[in-house]
Amino acid sequence: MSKQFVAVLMGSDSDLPVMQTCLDTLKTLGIDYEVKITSAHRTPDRTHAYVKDAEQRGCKIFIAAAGLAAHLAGTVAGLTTKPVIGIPMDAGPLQGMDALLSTVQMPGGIPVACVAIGKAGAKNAAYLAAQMLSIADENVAQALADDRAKNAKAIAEKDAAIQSKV
Ligand code: RP5
Repeated sequence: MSKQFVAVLMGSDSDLPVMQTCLDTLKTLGIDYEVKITSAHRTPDRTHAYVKDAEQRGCKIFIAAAGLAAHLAGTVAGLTTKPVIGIPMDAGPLQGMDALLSTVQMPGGIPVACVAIGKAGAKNAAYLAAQMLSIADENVAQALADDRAKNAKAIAEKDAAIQSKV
């Protein structure tokens, strides 16, 4: 049986510094992933071939990040019935508004779950993928619960430190 993983696609290596947050979060939650630099416009054949191959090898969710006229997430969504999470990158003079609209405004029947522009979206794409996997994977569900508890504790500790100073 093939091992489940999340495929993280990005349109350019220039997206990687922002997308590192997504990869780090997947790793923290114990989720296997692959990374692929491939573009809907510059390498359409490579994108098509990768999505079909990844799906056959056990990919459960696709995360796709792109900037400018961002069609990567939509292109992937047209090639698979697995869930696709799109991240609009803040890559040009319109500060990601172009990519946001290109990613979120999908025609009926071919959904993309679009998260926020940039770094927050990159992080939330990983959490959203984990939450999708957690429906059928108790280990991932537990990792998410532990992560929430850890983050809540850290905020309470920061608050306690501030309270002692004010
Ligand atoms: C998009 O164009 C990429 O996803 C990137 O966000 C943007 C700019 O790409 P580069 O010109 O830096 O390669 O396709």
